[in-house]
Amino acid sequence: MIENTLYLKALAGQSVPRPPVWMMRQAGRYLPSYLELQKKYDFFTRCETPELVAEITCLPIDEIGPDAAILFSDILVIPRALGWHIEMKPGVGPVLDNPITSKEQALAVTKADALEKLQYVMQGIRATNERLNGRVPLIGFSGAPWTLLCYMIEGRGSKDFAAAKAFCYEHPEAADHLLSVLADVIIDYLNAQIEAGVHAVQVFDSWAGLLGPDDFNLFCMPHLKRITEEVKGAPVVLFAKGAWYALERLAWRTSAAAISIDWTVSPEYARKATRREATLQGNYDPSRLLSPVPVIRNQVKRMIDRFGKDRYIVNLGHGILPNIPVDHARAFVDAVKSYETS
Ligand code: 1CP
Repeated sequence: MIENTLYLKALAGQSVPRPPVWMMRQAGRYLPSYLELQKKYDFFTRCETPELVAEITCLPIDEIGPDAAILFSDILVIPRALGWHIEMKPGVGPVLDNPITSKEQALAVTKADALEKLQYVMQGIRATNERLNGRVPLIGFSGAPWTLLCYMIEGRGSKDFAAAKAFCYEHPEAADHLLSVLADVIIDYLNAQIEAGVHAVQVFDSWAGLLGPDDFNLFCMPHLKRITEEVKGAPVVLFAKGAWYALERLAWRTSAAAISIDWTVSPEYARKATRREATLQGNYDPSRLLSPVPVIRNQVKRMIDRFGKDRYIVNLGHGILPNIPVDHARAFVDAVKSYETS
């Protein structure tokens, strides 16, 4: 049994006294207690050790108090399970050995034994639920096919993922093969996470906004739709960052329980585009957490007033930044908890 059901109620479209709140990337980066663990263990050791996953996932629950926990892991565990060697370089981010450069390499990718290799995540989920002890629901997640393809071809983070885009335009069939295999793995992976005990899953298409509306229809939409249809047993939340133009499609042509939006979209536009019926999640500008605390409080109240308290999950428009003071993160969460409609 879960004690705090606000997040699950909002996903189910049920009325709540106040909206739930959690923050993307709440488990890492800015928390001093996390930075201590970062010094002791390398990144993928943190992801692969169930006790560390449980400990890190619970840090923000104990220190900040959001209404849901997100499993500590990374989207790049999938390319790793498909055989790529990845190093998380401090100050640089993920770097992949042998990124895909040819059509033949992309066509040779199969899902092989990826799910077996990812079993450590399921162990992490079980250990985390034991430690959470039903206080809040646990969110599982995966990268979306397009965003994972970006890293597998580019080999590292990038402002424009120009090599990944060029590859897709030059070899559309090979790109489609890779995206379809990734979708297969993601579906198996999210279903396994649900079986292991997560209460909802979120699909991060962090680089969707690099595509225009037509290319979004080619490279993102069919796979996101299939994922929402074939992942069973828990609500699926889609976050296609930057793809404001696709809000209506995501809300109405997929089986997503909620759509997460970034801060470039106004609450009024997002409500209108999703015909006022979808559950929306977002969209405070993460940099805005650098504002003085009274400003954060006022802006959060106004944001909830504009979205409405129901069918709404308060969140940031993207991951929390490493330089956010812990008090400011706490002020954001507390402002939601003390929300009153007056
Ligand atoms: O050692 C460290 O702490 C490195 C920083 C870090 C952390 C804390 C990385 C490297 N990943 C993570 C954890 C992580 N990643 C979580 C777990 C929960 C949490 O922190 O609360 C989640 C949900 C992610 C998801 C993720 N990883 C995304 C999607 C969300 C988003 O922010 O868009 C993406 C794009 C990644 C890739 C990634 N992992 C790490 C970095 C620095 C990056 C981005 C690199 C780039 O900019 O391209």
